[in-house]
Amino acid sequence: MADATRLDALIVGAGFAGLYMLHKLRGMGFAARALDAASGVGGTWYWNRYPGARCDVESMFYCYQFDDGLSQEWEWTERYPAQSEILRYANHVADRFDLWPDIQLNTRVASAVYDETGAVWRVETDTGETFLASYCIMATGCLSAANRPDFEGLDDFEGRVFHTGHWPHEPVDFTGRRVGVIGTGSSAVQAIPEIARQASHVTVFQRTATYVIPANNRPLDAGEQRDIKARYPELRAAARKTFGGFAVPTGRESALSVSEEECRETLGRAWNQGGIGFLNSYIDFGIDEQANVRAQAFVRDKIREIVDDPETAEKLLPRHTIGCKRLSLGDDYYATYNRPNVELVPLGEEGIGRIAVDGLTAAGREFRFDDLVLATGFDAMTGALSRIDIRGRSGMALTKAWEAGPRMYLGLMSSGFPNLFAITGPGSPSVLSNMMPTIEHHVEWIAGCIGFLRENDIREIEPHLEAQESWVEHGNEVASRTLRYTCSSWYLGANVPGKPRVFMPYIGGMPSYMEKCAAVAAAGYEGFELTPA
Ligand code: NA7
Repeated sequence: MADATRLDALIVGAGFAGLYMLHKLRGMGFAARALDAASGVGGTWYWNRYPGARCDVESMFYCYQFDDGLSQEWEWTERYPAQSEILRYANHVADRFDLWPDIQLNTRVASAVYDETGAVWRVETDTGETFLASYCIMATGCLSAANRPDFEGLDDFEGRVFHTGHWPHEPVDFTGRRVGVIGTGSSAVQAIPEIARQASHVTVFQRTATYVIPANNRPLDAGEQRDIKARYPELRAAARKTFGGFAVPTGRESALSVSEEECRETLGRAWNQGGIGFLNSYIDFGIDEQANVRAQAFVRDKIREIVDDPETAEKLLPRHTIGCKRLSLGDDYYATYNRPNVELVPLGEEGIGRIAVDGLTAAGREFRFDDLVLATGFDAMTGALSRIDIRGRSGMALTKAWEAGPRMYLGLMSSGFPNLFAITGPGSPSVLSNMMPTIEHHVEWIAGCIGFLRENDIREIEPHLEAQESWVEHGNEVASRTLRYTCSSWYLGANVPGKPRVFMPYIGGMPSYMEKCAAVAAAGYEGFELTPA
């Protein structure tokens, strides 16, 4: 067996979290390396290459803030960045900060086992290599482990099968082909219009109808871009004060404090403007069911307006609380159902039936197609971690410790797993916030913490169980007061059979969360056990 490679810090993942973590730790003089199973950097944007893949956060704010030169030199071309542009940006960052020598691609981490005697993580890869690192940092992403449901007969299907989250690198041509699509979440909302433009026929299998708000994507004007760049400090500071760290205007009134007509007018303006700010038009769409009903009704009316066939429109009407599942953005999703080559099939209670060599059975009918697209999402937030054999003190498996749902203090560390950090882990705002500044916040906190450990000659850091449990409890309590708690979303793990139903991201808002993290650090890492060397 080859010798183990000794590092100060091993980073799992070379997406945006891994790249910045690597840059930060190297700058502090630590020996660090980022491993990634992919053959390129970019994380989720490396894998999600399905037609139409695009971020739902605006380009000018879906980027790093830590380096002003980088902020000023990079030119975005559209209001929302396409996957290919985000991937170019990730590569540019790796070039600009000369990160490549410490990035190891095509290497999947299989296990990470803590050696209590040496206070070291022993990390093994599928390439047969072993790394020993004082700190192990999971930069594994929240939406990176694909959810591939165990459909009966899937392996018998003789056509091509694609998962949106693992799309091939070479372009996929659907010209003249019959395509079946399972799922109607954000990925499907972006992919279906593109596929329908090529394919001879598309059958969409819908388990839950989706609320789709126009993205209103457009080219970015050079003057507008210059203006935003000139005002970055002020705009970014203002964004940091908002709930999700998004630079979108937020209403201050209750939707119920205005007449129904005024509410509709405001929503109409937000609809025309496009973007996730739609639900920020009023302050209580996320917490008051009656207010929420107004926004639901508005979108349902829009669907009826856009979709020509009333029966199809009816099938497309979502019935759940709006914003409970993540809102989807798309410019021509509903209109795509006006095409003669697109059919919508709502799935009954029994869901997808047996998959055959040339199609599937669902809703009591048989469907035939050449290609099958699984737009079935991700084992969100915990999937990437549970697919690695992580073992902490006394050989305790992380999957065992998290049997009843993930348990982390501040979404950063878990009791029993010393010196193991997660970037945007469960229990942090993560997917409810703008991921880029959220990632930067975590990276900077972790780097500060590791620097503190070095300066103070501390061998181990690990959350106290009580601090962790009270944080988890607080997270559940805050979540239970919101409407996000009320439907079967991936935030709750409800999309993966057998996964415990726990609301995983922290929903108390970025400002109070960042304050808490800063206070914990300022108090000498309050709530953590620090073991001297
Ligand atoms: P999502 O949003 O989780 O969507 C997955 C879709 O697949 C959704 O419509 C699911 O229905 C459907 N699904 C999942 N499993 C099944 C089974 N077994 N049978 C039928 N239909 C199924 O994933 P996306 O990739 O679209 O988007 C993920 C995030 O990426 C998104 O929120 C943005 O943040 C970016 P369900 O709604 O669960 O009934």
